[in-house]
Amino acid sequence: MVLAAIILPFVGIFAGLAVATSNSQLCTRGQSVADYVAECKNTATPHVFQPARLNVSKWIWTGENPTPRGNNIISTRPLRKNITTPCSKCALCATIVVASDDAHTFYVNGVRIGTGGGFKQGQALFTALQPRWNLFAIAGQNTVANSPAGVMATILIHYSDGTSATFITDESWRTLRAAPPADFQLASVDDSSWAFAALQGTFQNSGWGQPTLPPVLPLSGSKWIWTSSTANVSAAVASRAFRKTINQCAKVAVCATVLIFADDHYTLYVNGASIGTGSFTGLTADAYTIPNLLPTLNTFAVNATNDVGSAGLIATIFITYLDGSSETIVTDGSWKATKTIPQGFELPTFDDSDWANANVALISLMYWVVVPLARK
Ligand SMILES: [Ca+2]
Ligand SMILES: [Ca+2]
Repeated sequence: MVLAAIILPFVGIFAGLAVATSNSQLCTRGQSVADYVAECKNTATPHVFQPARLNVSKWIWTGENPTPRGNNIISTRPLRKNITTPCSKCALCATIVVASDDAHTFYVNGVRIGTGGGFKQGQALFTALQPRWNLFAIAGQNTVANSPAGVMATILIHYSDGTSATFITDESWRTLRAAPPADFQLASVDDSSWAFAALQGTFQNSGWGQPTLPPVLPLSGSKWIWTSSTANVSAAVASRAFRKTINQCAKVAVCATVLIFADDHYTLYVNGASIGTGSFTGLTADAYTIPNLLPTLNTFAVNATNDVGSAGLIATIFITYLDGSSETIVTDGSWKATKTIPQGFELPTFDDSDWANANVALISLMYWVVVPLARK
């Protein structure tokens, strides 16, 4: 099944000790937040990706022009909101969608997690959080003289008990009618004397129109892989096993977002647990939230099956770390692959050292369809 291309654009650090193993350098289990914050005992389980919906959010700015969505000077303005975790819960990570007129830089707990712009489509961001409170800060930019200015964001916070809650930009955010002070994104800056943000419009009712949700993650940097380099043309009707081990000794992994698609179908495992299955039908990639990563060592494994014709597996994995950093893992020649499905191949303890590296399709396959945030 070769189809025409459809490319949609789209706190602390705990170092583990390194120990030598037969196939790679692995570090011992790092300390997770649950080890020192009782509420953070993580009972959240992986689930189908839940979008942060912009349609409940509001456009905000400083109110320098008292007319909502009135013209503003070329300027950069700070916008901040400290969100306290309910006392019985522990914040794990967040999915954020943000749109702006004209541009934004988004910080969480002082760490810059993304830069973007535009009011026609939101930008998807992912971040790990602190257990008890989190400071969200945006530097909004109006880059066109005498033009409307605004920022709109929705923050979906995932808690360790498996629940989630939605927060939006609204009149409770703090702002200044001045350029952001030095280190405005840091919690050490006191914003209690700042003004409250001024409403510029709602998602449903503003002169900006309604921003669309972006794809969950891009697949454009990911390779189609299989166990032969000509699988994009034809491949045996069979199942193949794939593995990717992420071992970050110096950082604590918290959550992952996974976008995955296979020709013809797959079962995804994370750290030995079955997360979900999907098939070629509908040409739609599947997205999952994995809220229970292990601190230092995480194993992603896929059983992929070809039913007819070409075969391929493609995925993007976005991992967020406790220190605010993140990492994008794509399917490529570093994944391990084998032409059998060995018993227990999905388990972290499985030794894949004698597996070959996956073959990357010589000619990039065909179709790919990304799940928009709105779809799942
Ligand atoms: Ca503008
Ligand atoms: Ca096929």
